[in-house]
Amino acid sequence: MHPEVIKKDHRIEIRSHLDRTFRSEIIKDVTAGLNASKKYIPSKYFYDERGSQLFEEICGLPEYYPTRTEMSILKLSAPIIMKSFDNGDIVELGSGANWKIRMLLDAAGPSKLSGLRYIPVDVSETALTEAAEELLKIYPGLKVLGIVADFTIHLEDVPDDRRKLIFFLGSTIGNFDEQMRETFLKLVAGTMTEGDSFLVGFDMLKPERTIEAAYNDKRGITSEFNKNILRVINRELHADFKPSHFDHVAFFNRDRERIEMHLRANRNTTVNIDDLNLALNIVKDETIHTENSHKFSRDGVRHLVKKSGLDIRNWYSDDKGWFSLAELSLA
Ligand code: AVJ
Repeated sequence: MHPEVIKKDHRIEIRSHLDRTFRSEIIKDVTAGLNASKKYIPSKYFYDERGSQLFEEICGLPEYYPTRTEMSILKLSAPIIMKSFDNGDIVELGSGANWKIRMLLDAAGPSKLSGLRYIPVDVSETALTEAAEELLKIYPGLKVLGIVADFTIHLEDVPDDRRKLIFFLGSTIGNFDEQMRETFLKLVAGTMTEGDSFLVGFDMLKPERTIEAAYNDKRGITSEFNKNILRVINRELHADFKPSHFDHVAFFNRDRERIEMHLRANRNTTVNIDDLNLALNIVKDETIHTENSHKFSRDGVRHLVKKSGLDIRNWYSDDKGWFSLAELSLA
């Protein structure tokens, strides 16, 4: 519905659907989260320009195994995935930087480019625009339609008049709770037709210390990333969180099979959130829960996929089984 067209020429178009809802969403989400007895802020608010940059930096950290493991799997599976796909749209949900699509386009080869359109969907307009423009230079003939949107609410704004390959990588699905994972897969399934495929990345269960190290890097980039959510709230809602009054906390919750990230107050601190008319007293050691990152078993994925009306057509994994790409189709 009536997106704002940010850029348009014969090879690239960027549309933003965000303005329509962003403000009312963040007001609703932060009001609910900070008034709750256990405070939380939804993890999607990490990703402003700086947050997206910090996340890219995390992806290159020695402790953060998911990205390089997923890339190694993608490198081997891309030729198989692209083999029969020579005409249609490649939709990437939560696209961020552009190196994953590059693996697919490289595997497709130059002769297929003119039949393909890449549709990245991301909340960060700058990250999306920069990544898209760079792609056009590397892949002549490719067309790009960038959609600045929250893919959990704007899926219907993604065109679906052509055959498509959707991908949702990086185990972003792990940020959702169980109910939301099923709801979201069903939603995507609803946009698919026979012959479409949906590639989903899952970070798998593995020794706890490996997982915990990935979210407690030595250089403290994950800590900066975590605290960036406070800067986003400060800017968007005219608040005065002092990031230095909070410590980064990340641990594996065994019962729920997920990494939890929190910000823990290191002193008593007060926060005014002008746009919400809210003044908060946060006591020392009180926490704000900022992210869950679930880790999966193969059975867990099977179960989820089945409940969502989809089938696992192919399963790609690394030798250690640390990360998996599931290629899904309609059941
Ligand atoms: C982008 C959601 C997959 O959960 O590992 C990285 C985000 N958080 N370090 C993840 C993240 C802390 C990442 N996802």
